[in-house]
Amino acid sequence: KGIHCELSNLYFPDDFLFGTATSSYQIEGAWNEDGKGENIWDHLTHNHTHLIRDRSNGDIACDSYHKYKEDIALLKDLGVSVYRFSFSWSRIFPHGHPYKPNPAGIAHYVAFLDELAANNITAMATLFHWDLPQPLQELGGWTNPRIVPCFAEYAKVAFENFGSKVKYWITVNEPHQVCQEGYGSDNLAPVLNMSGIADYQCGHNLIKAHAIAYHIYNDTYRHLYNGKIGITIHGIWYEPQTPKDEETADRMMQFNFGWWAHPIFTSQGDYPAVMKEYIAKRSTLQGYKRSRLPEFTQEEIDSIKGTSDFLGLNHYTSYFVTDAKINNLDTHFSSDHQVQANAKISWGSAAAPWIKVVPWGFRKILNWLQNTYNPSEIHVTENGFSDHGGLNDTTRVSYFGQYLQNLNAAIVLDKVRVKSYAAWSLLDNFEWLDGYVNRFGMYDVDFSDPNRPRTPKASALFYKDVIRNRRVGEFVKVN
Ligand code: PNW
Repeated sequence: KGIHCELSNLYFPDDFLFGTATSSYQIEGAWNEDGKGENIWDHLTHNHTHLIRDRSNGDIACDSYHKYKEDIALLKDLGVSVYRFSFSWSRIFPHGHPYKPNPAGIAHYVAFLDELAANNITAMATLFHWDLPQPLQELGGWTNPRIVPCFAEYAKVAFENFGSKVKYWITVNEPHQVCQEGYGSDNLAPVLNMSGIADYQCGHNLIKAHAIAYHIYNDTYRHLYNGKIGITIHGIWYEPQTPKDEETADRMMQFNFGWWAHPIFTSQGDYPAVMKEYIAKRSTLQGYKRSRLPEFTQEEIDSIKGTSDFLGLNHYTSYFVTDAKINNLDTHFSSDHQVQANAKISWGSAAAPWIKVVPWGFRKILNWLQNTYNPSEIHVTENGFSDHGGLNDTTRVSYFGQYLQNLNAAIVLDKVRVKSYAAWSLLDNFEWLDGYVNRFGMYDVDFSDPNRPRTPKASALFYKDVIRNRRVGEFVKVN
């Protein structure tokens, strides 16, 4: 289709922002310093060590809590104009519950934000990137509606103290992973594994918490600081296996992306109709008196609609889908959606087996998002590839080269309104249950050295060139 010639000579628009992304628990370390409280990842790694592949934890991680000036020097060297990071809730409210905010935790982030500003790097801050305070988890975490006012108070304290220094706010990173992987399976803390029930309860409270945080910013802080606030959703592109799988692929997009985006980004609001219908139907078959998917009141629907100034997308991969026709009566998210996803044998794979290299899927999902939700801005808040480490990371260069070409085409040729891109990740870091086995960094971190030295990989040099030239240069395609 000549797609490669077409993609090879494009420039990114002048106002397009290049960045990198990290998250607090994955890089900061200093897990119990300066008054920080315990969060669910401290709790999981310390008490259920066997669940982590290399039995490691984030106690020290990249030690970015102490080495943040070094990290910012790396960002400067790369030439990025935006840095996406997250605040650790337990540093600000050590007890989780919203009383006695911790001055040392706040002071740390003020110093960090000042250093970013001194280097002319725009701050894109996530309020919640999975490290929930443990005391809130003990009350049920996101399944307990009481979490909504706790999150609202945390957001308010963050806006109050950091609002003048943060241009982009992201309330929650990947609600689907929080609820589906954390409550509906055992892939992330709190490893609850109650699919079809706890995941939907989690989602219901999480969406309300997001909306309330948005309204607090909108009503009280926007006129002071003029920033933007939104949510980041993980988007896999689901491609119909054959033309007759189109309805199935759309259903899969609705269950995975629409679950979160439909209530916030459409004019009708509420969960996607197909999700309500499928879950209600199966709930009845299973003998439930009402659907396992909770219902929003009309008032809630109205207050959730429109609560995002931009659409944040984390995108890594794509799959083909077909109908699954699951006839058993198990209570499970995947039996609710009745879709089966599969990858092509020929696709390259990251060290994380779920990441298949399907660069054209990136262009497709960006077009789908703009056509489906028509957001005024899209920000790609994560995109990346894992290997087992090493400085000559040719497979990562190949992944970024192809994905950036497709992003470039979506922006320039298809006119999708993507305003920024953050590569996951700046540094090798604690990759959740994979510990330090799988590496995502553009900079290597030596975790056996107490100084945690950082060294640029080939991908850092490649990305630096992309940023400087504002176009994707030559690279060797290996996957
Ligand atoms: C994202 N999946 O997680 C997170 O936002 C990061 O913290 C993480 O390090 C990064 O991607 C790489 O894994 C995901 O299985 C983890 O679909 C798993 C999935 C999606 C996102």
